[in-house]
Amino acid sequence: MKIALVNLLAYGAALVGAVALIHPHRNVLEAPPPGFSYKLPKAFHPGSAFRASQASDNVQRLRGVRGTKTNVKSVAAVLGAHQRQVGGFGYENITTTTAYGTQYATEAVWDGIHTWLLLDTGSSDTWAVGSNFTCVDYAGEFLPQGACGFGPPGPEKFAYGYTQPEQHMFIQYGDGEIVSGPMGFSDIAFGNITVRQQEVCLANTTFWYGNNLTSGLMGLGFPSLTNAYLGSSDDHDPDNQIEYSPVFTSMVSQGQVPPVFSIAIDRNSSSGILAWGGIAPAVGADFSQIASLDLIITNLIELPVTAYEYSFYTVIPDGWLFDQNTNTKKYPYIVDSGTTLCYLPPPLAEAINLAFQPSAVYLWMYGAYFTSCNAVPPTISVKLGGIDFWLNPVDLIYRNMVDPLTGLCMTAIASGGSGPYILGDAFMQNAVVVFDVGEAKMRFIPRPFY
Ligand SMILES: *[C@@H]1O[C@H](CO)[C@@H](O)[C@H](O)[C@H]1NC(C)=O
Ligand SMILES: *[C@@H]1O[C@H](CO)[C@@H](O)[C@H](O)[C@H]1NC(C)=O
Ligand SMILES: *[C@@H]1O[C@H](CO)[C@@H](O)[C@H](O)[C@H]1NC(C)=O
Ligand SMILES: *[C@@H]1O[C@H](CO)[C@@H](O)[C@H](O)[C@H]1NC(C)=O
Ligand SMILES: *[C@@H]1O[C@H](CO)[C@@H](O)[C@H](O)[C@H]1NC(C)=O
Ligand SMILES: CC(=O)N[C@H]1CO[C@H](CO)[C@@H](O)[C@@H]1O
Repeated sequence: MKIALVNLLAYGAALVGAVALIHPHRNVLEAPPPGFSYKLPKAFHPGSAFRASQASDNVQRLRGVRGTKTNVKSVAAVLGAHQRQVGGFGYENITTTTAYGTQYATEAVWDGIHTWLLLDTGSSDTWAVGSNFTCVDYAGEFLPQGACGFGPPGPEKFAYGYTQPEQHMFIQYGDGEIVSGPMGFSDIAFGNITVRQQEVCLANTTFWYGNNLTSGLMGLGFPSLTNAYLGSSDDHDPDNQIEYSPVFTSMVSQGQVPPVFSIAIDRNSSSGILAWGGIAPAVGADFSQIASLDLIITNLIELPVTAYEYSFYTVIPDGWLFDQNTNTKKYPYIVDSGTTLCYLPPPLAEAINLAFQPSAVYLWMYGAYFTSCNAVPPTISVKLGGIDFWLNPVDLIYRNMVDPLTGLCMTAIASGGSGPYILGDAFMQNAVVVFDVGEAKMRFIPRPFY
C-alpha cells in the first residue's frame, strides 16, 4: 500500500560533496576479545557500489508494526537462545515481555499478490504463508489459522514451481516460533525492482505470533544463514542443508541494483525507509560525516558456517561514551533493525544504566533495566569509525514499556550477557545505516538533528 518512489536528486547533490569526507577507518583489532573469533571478508565487488550509487532511486517505505512480540525474528532470537544456553534468564521471559515492541514491515508483490513482509537483517529466508497453511501451537496442536495472526496469505503456488529436487524450509526462531513449508521459485517485486525466480518458501505450518498485517518475512541476511533442506520430510539434519541465494543476493546478481542497501528508521519506531542500491533519504542526516567500518565475519553463534562466511552484519565500535565516561573495550556488535534495544556487555550496560537519574535497576524477568518513566538519561554515544553517534534521549526510555508491578519504564540499554551484542533500533533511529555488501563495509551517517 505504501510504496513510495521518492525522487532523491537533492540528496544526490548533497552526497557528491560528502564522498571526500568519508572517514577511512580500519577498526581491526590485534587480537579478538575472548570468546570471539573473526576475520575480514573480501569485498565481492571492490570499489563498486558506494560512490557510484550514493542516493538510491529505489526507495521503499517501511511500516512499523506493533506486534504481540518483537525482536524475535532475528538476532534477538539468537540472543534469547544464547542466554538460555549460558544459564541466565529464560527466553520465554524475554519474549513475553517485549509486548509493545515494534517490527518493521515492507510491502512486496509476490507473483502478483501484494504482501506485507517483516523486514529482518538478521536472518536470510524469505517466506509467506500459503493460503492453506496450518497454524499450530508450541506443542504442534492445531489452532485456527487466525490464531497465528497473519495478514492475507501469499499466493497459492510458486509461479515457477517447486525446487528440483524437492526442498523445504525449516526455521526455528529463538523464541520458539517455527515456520516450515516447501521451497519454490517466485517473482518478488519491491517497488519497481523485481527479483526474478527467487527461491522462497510458502509456509504450510507455522507456530507464530503475528501482528495481523504481515504474512511472512523478508530476510536480508547472507546466504550462510538460509534454512533450506533437501526433501519434503521433517528431516532438518544439517547434512541435508542446501545454501541458496537470498533475496538481496539475487537482486544484486541479477544486476538490478549495486550491492548496497540502506535503512533509515524513524523515531518512535513507527516508520522508516529502505533504499535498494544506495542511500536512504533521512530527515536530519548529516552527510558531512560518514563512518565506514569493516564488516567482519564473526563466530557469534554456534553455527559453524558463520565462522567462514558472511553471516550477521557485524562491526566493532571504537567504544562508548556516557556522561563523562568512556569505555573503549572492543567487542563485535550486530547491527539489527529487528531488535528494539541495544545489548551491551554486562558491566557497561550496568554502568550506563546506573548513570540514569534515578539509576535504572535490572529486572531479571525481562532481562532489561527499568527506571522512573520520567528519569533523566545520561548522554550516550557509541563511537563508530571515529564519529560519535549520540543516542537521542527520547530513544533511551520506553514510556510504553512499563513493568506493571513497579510502574517503572524500560531503558534502551540492556545487558547482552556473554554476547552477541547488538546495536538495535535505539541506535538505528540515530543513523542512516548503509549495508555496503559490495565493499564489505558498514557505513553510518549520523542523524543528530531531528
Ligand atoms: C525505479 O524507479 C526510479 C524512479 O522512477 C528509477 O530512477 C529507478 O531507476 C527504477 N529502478 C529500476 C530498477 O527500474
Ligand atoms: C522467568 O524465568 C525464570 C527462570 O527461568 C522462571 O523462574 C520464572 O518463572 C519465569 N517467569 C515467567 C513470568 O515466565
Ligand atoms: C489443506 O491442508 C490440509 C491439511 O492441513 C489438507 O488436508 C488439505 O488437503 C489441503 N488442501 C489443499 C487444497 O491443499
Ligand atoms: C508441507 O509441505 C511439505 C513439503 O515441504 C510437505 O511434506 C508437508 O506434508 C506439508 N504439510 C502440510 C500440513 O501440508
Ligand atoms: C489479531 O487479531 C486477533 C483476532 O481478531 C486478535 O485477537 C489479536 O489480538 C490481534 N493481534 C494483534 C497483534 O493485533
Ligand atoms: C510516543 C513517543 O514516544 N513519542 C515520541 C516520539 O518522538 C518525539 C521526538 O522526536 C517525542 O517528542 C515523542 O514523545
